[in-house]
Amino acid sequence: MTVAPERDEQELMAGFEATIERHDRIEPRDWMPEGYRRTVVRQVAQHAHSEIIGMQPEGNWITRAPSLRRKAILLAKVQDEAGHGLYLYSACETSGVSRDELTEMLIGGRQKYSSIFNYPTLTYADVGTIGWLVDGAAICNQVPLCRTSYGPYGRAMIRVCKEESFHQRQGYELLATMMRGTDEQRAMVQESVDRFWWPALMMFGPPDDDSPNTAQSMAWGIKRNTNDDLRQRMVDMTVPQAEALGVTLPDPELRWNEERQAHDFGTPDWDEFKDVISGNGPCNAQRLEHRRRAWEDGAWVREAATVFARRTEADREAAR
Ligand code: FAQ
Repeated sequence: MTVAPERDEQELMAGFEATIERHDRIEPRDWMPEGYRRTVVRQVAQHAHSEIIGMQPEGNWITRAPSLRRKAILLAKVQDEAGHGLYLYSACETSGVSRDELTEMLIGGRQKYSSIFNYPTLTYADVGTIGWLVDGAAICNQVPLCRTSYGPYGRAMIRVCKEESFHQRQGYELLATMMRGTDEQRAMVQESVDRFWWPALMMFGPPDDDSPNTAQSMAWGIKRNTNDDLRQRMVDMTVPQAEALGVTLPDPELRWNEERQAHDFGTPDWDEFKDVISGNGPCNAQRLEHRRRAWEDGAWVREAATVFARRTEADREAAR
């Protein structure tokens, strides 16, 4: 007896939903609804692009690091980010989209990357602030993603999070060193924190009421927490660290709320956020142009590797 296609689809959907319900992983060869696959590709690609574009703001300081030690640390960090981009592109490719297609979508403006990387790095303190606040935000967001429902994404996140912890600590250590230095160095740290605090809070995405994807992504277990929930965690985690460093977070509304056992804080400028993710941030054009140029300059390497792989395969066939 043949089963009606709708019945097949219903059974497949029931199996998928049962896997999600049990908090098990969805693997690339499992059946999944098209909307789930599209959401995974969108989020993982955006995450991969962020890692790769995210090399630029800090990369800007590699040749001007103030000491050999700082240069070695910064080089290692920026290289880690390249590695994170590669794990994430690989995770994304398991859902049927090639890395070439993903990169074309990025440079064609059809996929996004994190808003934070559209801000300039004006001083060496920014290297510390990015480590402390940007990698700090990345950890808050990504530790729960180790339990995301899409297997390859969750497994990539485990290694990424270990490396992000080193990134966050190196940033904090750099700022702590500067805070023990001269008045000028302390002022440089404060000025950097003033510029990066609100953009770092925007990394978690729009408020829940204004987030079109959160409800469905939570139902599918792709996201494990809402944007506002993670933003709150970030604030609560960072306030004591700011006190220990001796910097002021630029928010006059920031205070401990005894009843909620959490900090109250002000509202990020959501108009600025919308502007930045629509391509109008201070560095959007520069970041994309740099990525596009690197992609074009690397075309001959990709071509040579493809020809070499084909030739090696043909030689192997001939030897059989
Ligand atoms: N920037 O409905 P939602 C790093 C877009 S960490 C740009 O809330 P969703 C490490 C969103 O895509 C940074 N766009 O969306 C590092 C959607 O537009 P679409 C990367 C944003 O997906 C450190 C629209 O707004 N981390 O790279 C942003 O449920 C230092 C509506 O938003 C990740 O990607 C934003 N901040 O939640 C590297 C983490 N927020 O796509 C170098 C994984 C929202 O419909 C140096 N991603 N949008 O056109 C996520 O957790 C989620 O995708 C969210 C957004 C929370 C970012």
